[in-house]
Amino acid sequence: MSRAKFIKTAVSLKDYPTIRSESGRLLPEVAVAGRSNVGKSSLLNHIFYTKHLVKTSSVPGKTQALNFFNMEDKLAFADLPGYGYAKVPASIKKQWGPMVKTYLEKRETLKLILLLLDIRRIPNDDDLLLVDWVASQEKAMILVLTKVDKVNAQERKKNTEKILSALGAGNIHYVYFSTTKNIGRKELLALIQEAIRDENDGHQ
Ligand SMILES: Nc1nc2c(ncn2[C@@H]2O[C@H](COP(=O)(O)OP(=O)(O)O)[C@@H](O)[C@H]2O)c(=O)[nH]1
Ligand SMILES: [Mg+2]
Repeated sequence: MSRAKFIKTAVSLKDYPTIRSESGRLLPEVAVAGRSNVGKSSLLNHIFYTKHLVKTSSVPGKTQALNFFNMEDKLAFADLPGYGYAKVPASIKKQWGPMVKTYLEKRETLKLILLLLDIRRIPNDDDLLLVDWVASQEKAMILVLTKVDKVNAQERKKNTEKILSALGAGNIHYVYFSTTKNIGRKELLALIQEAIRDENDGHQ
């Protein structure tokens, strides 16, 4: 059974929720970022064991807000707005940068960013921009290569090499993920826990 709860939708900094455990502890937060349609909302539903708590949309790029969740009173999650969907009007596209950048710069409880990349695609300029922002904030990041059910083992390996080399990232943590084939859930949760533990250790 899932113990994840939806907390709030927010657009600006002043509306971000303070997410605490029942005992009053501020919960460390994990942000889920990536292009529209890469599988952000599906990933959250999958790790929460819910079907519809996080809205997956048939209209990619419609979500231009941050959505906050509390998982098991242990971790907070933020589903960030997606980017790069061609049919989104320019006025909405313009909101994305400041919205995500402000969140990355100002959210004090943010400990870790999950950057989702479709295993079938080479990272684009927006993906690279996000990687730069995360690096400049010195936040921890895990790459989640999504929809791995769509490729065979050989393509998986070849595409991973291409993606890592496009990011210029040698020692980055990554995990293969598929909601339809239930690949990667346990491994991702273990990596998240490890990253948050390291983050806490580093600040004592
Ligand atoms: N084959 C496959 N499809 C997926 C997977 N994850 C998500 N999808 C599909 O990809 C589309 C976009 O997913 P969504 O979670 O809404 O992406 P978001 O825009 O990043 O939040 C939906 O049609 C999902 O059903 C996966 O692991 N495998
Ligand atoms: Mg979504």
